[in-house]
Amino acid sequence: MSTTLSKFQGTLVGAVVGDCIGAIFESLWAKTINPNKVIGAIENLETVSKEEDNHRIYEFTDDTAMARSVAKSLVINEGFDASDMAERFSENYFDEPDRGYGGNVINVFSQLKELDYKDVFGPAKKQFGGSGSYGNGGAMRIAPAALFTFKDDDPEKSKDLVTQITSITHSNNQAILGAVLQSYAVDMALNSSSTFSPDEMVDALITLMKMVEEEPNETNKSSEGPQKEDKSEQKLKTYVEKLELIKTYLKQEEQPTQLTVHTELGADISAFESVPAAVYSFLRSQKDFADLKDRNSFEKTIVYAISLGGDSDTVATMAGAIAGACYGVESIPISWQKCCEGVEDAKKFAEGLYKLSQMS
Ligand code: F2R
Ligand code: MG
Ligand code: MG
Ligand code: MG
Repeated sequence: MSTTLSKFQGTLVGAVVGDCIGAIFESLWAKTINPNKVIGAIENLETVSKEEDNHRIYEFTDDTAMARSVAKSLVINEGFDASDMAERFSENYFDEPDRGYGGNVINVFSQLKELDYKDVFGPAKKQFGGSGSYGNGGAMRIAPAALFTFKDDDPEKSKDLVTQITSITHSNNQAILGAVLQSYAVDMALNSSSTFSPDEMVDALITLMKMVEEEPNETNKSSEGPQKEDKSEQKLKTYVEKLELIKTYLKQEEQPTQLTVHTELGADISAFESVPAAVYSFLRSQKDFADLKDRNSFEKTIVYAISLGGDSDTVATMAGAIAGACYGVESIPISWQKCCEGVEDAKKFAEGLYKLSQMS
């Protein structure tokens, strides 16, 4: 298998296993989760996968459901078709409403359907009194877009596609910028070797996000409404500031505790307080992890992301996409792949996106 195909499959399979395994803990909504508990769940999964006739399938949630729609729509249309993607989001929700969708995004699906997918960006703009959702539902599904724009090597083009895909459901600037950061992180991981420098990668992300956050464009105007609750309560105000904090973590001899990271970077349902945690979970995979001596860097990323607690399926799906993009599909244990629903489809979508990337 070519390295690029392995990385494309790693991205989408990594996202699926992060979602499926993270979802086991999402309902706890705990502040942090003992890594031994996460490892226990994974060992259980590995045991189950050996019993050929008795696979307990770990089901995917809304994160994967929506990522599948993004991937399918891009592949079938060989590009972005807003109406088609909106219809896929919405119809998938009505087919399987129990995948654990966000509390308010489901109103967007209803309105999109009522409007027959004609005013594709209208319903999202009306959410939360016009400020739009700042949830992480845009970032959690964006990995296929990073694969689609990979061949262009053009951050501006990639940002535009991510903005459009996210804006179907999330018009708040924090949600859009979070999706842009997640997509840049996947792109960088696709371009990196497994022995990349976390310091250099965080610097490169800071450079890119500085440009995006300073841009006076339509997207930034939409942030005039309320952001994540009262901004005065948030110590850090921009994604660049969060990345600067990650940079200081990485420079420390001992990495901060999960509780510190949960408190300072966040691990909740908003994009601003979950995408940086996913990026850090990946970057941290190059560092020691006392509880995980015998696991590879992909496995470390997933266990660490889940151990941050909070929105564990979503932090793990985003971290899993970045880690899979870097380390390739071979880094994802077969036993995990066997137990998680949607892995085979993820491989096919990745193949479709890979074929598109090879076309001139
Ligand atoms: N929905 C879940 N998990 C349910 C568990 C929640 C928790 N245990 C609880 O008890 O409440 N997971 C899935 O949802 C997340 C993605 O959500 P998405 O797609 O962004 O949805 P939505 O509805 O747009 O936003 C989510 C919530 O965020 C708050 N919110 C967003 N924007 C707001 C704003 N401008 N003002 C005020 N609140 C805002 C609302 O509470 C929304 O319901 C992923 O975790 C996925 O796994
Ligand atoms: Mg979910
Ligand atoms: Mg590139
Ligand atoms: Mg979630």
